[in-house]
Amino acid sequence: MSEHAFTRRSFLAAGAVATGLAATGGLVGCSSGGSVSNEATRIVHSLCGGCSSKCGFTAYVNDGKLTKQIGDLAHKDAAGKLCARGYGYANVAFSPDRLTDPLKRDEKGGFQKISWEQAYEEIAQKVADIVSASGPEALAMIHDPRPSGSYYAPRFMKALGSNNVYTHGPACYSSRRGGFKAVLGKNDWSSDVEHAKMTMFIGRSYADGIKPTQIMQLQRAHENGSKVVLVDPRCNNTMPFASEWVPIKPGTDLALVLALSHELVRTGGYAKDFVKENVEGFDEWWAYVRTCTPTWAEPITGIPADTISRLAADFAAAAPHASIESSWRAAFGCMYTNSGETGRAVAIFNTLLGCWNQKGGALFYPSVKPGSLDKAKFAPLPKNDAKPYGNDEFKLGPESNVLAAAEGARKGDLKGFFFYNSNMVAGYQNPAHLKECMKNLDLCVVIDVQMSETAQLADYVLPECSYLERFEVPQFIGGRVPTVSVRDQVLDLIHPNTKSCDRIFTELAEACGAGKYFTFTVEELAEAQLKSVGRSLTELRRVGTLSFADKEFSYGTPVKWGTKSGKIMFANPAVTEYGYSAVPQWIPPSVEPAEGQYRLIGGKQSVQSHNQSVNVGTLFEISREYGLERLWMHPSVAEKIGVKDGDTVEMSNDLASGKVRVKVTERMSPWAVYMPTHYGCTVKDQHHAYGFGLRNMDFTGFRIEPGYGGACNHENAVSLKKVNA
Ligand SMILES: Nc1nc2c(c(=O)[nH]1)N[C@H]1C(S)=C(S)[C@@H](COP(=O)(O)OP(=O)(O)OC[C@H]3O[C@@H](n4cnc5c(=O)[nH]c(N)nc54)[C@H](O)[C@@H]3O)O[C@H]1N2
Ligand SMILES: Nc1nc2c(c(=O)[nH]1)N[C@H]1C(S)=C(S)[C@@H](COP(=O)(O)OP(=O)(O)OC[C@H]3O[C@@H](n4cnc5c(=O)[nH]c(N)nc54)[C@H](O)[C@@H]3O)O[C@H]1N2
Ligand code: SF4
Ligand SMILES: [Mo]
Repeated sequence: MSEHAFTRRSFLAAGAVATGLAATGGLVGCSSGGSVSNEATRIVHSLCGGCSSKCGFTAYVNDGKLTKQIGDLAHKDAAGKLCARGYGYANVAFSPDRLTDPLKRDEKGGFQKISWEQAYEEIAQKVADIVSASGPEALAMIHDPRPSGSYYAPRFMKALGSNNVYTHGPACYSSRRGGFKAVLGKNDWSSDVEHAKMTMFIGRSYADGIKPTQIMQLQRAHENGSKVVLVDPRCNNTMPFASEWVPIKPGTDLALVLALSHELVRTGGYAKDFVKENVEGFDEWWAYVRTCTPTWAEPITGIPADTISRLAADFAAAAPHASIESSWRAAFGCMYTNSGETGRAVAIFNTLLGCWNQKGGALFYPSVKPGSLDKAKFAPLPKNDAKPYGNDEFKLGPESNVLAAAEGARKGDLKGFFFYNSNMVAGYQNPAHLKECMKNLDLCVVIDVQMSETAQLADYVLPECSYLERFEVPQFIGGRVPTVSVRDQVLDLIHPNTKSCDRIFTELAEACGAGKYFTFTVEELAEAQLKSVGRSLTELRRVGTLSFADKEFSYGTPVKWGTKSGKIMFANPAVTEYGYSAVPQWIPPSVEPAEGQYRLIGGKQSVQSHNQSVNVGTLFEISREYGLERLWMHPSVAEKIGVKDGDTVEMSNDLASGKVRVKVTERMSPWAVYMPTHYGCTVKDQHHAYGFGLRNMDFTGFRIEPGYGGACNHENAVSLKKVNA
């Protein structure tokens, strides 16, 4: 065992992961193991619904009850394991707070149960009214891509004649993907953490924002003696696997990456030949970056200059088996007005390492998509070249921008919103502002499994059955070996008046006169998609995941850069349209907390997913018992405010105020306070989650990052004072 091996001590230190897994062992209707060989056991392969990763698992069903879940070995993200949420979230199927019938808002602002027929008829009439008054482009769909949802929801909107289809992107990944695209003409990469000599994580925590395989890769990297550096204002739960925590002032990661780049070039430690062959704009870029010394970056980032020089030298020694991980949401996914530009700087840094598609570097994995389908059965959608509403303002982003759509509703340009599997109002930006935007709508339809902050504002709420009660279209997943997996129906319908999304959209389309685009069943669609890539549904259902071994990735594969010139762009004039300079330059965050104020940052916890999971009893109980809603602060901050661990503070600014207990810890830097992002639910019908903890979004003003369209959820400042609990 190497000195880096995962010891019992470090295992215990991986508290959040371990606690979560142990504590969710006992599920409603689920045993934590044991023999399942009795004849009544039915085995079904399906996909977890605990978060967007959709890990594959084998469900063991006895007497109509889910008795055991085991992560499927062949599934890319599960690799044999589910995470704590995956086990706990299964209880959503039995939640007493499930939506059981279609609901219509009444005059008093409450909801009345109605029949599906009435719901479809009235929604179709309102759609027709909007289309005749303002055209189909006044309609929009907001959805979180799920296997069936990502086919049916956009198809429904497009069948009505509108290209206004949006996702949660701006509250998750828009900025970094936009930044990567501006340099590489490509969206994303996967760091080869397991085989790397060095990986730097900037505001990304595999042990908090979980995909099971990523934690396994990190563990193997740790055992192999790989250098793993966490750049984070908070020592996150990935630390047991890491070599070093580098605390940084929030929102200043761009300055760090510029200074690391400076050092690589100054010392000659960069991939000169690769850069010469593949890069355009190097000289223009260097003319600026030569000024970005570690000494310059020290006061901005709070990281000592010699630490920055040392990290750059470590990178040079490890290259090309090294990279900055592509991250996901926090530091440069979408959080600051400089996030997109940070994404650009990171893509440039990895180019300097020459690590693209190299062992231990940053890899572009292949993927497989379904081929074309029989046009007689799957009628092609009407041709429509219209750009989604708001696109012109955010051309640097990777896709259409949901916050622009919300603004469109506020301005009265958009009149009808459909939400599928999305809680925009609580999760994408300041809820009070988003609520205002929604007031102007003539029609709002929400399809959910429970009442949400967004559903509370709807005219009609349509109940979907839970993920365990439905079959969905296959999920094609890119990876070292591309795969396809399927969510099969595990449980019989629990509430007879709920329906799966394929039925809801098909029937809604029929009611709206667009039924000719939905003349197939979900099984027929699945079969056709699989046939187009030489597979069958029977085969897939039997094993859960099938792979495309002939498409396997190999190291050294040349990358086709997606930029116009086919080169990696260190300078890109397209960004100047939005006020950025052609080469990424240092931009401070837009909001700077005044003396006595603090920036409020947030992040994931291993046992919760966004807003969707807190109301699930088993997961809620973990949060309550361990006080996971607490506000983290450094002892020096606690001293200034006059509080100790466990005391209560009032957090306030001109947007919101609320009480929360504090967790005083050296694992937080003194430059910010940290609060997990899952709490502060304001829906009374969510009996567990309601009123538990505070919601970060309430303390952050509405703002959209120019060009890239990120939600800027860390552009805020709060005041803190001690109060009685
Ligand atoms: N407060 C807060 N906001 C966040 C985040 C956070 O952690 N906290 N995270 C950010 C990130 S990274 C992302 S990706 C986005 C995610 O944003 P969303 O995709 O909107 O995720 P949730 O906020 O969990 O809301 C999902 C909604 O879908 C519903 N739902 C769950 N299962 C089903 C189902 O089977 N069918 C249907 N129809 N509905 C279902 C849930 O009840 C919930 O109301 O949020 C961003 N904003
Ligand atoms: N348990 C759990 N896992 C999930 C999800 C979930 O909801 N729950 N959701 C999935 C989804 S959709 C996503 S997008 C991913 C998100 O995965 P991540 O992006 O890893 O999620 P976060 O926890 O939001 O942020 C990671 C870290 O960034 C740090 N951070 C905050 N501000 C800054 C900053 O300015 N600079 C730096 N350097 N660090 C900063 C936080 O302290 C936190 O430790 O997780 C996925 N997996
Ligand atoms: S990461 Fe966890 S919650 Fe998300 S799909 Fe996988 S097992 Fe489920
Ligand atoms: Mo996300």
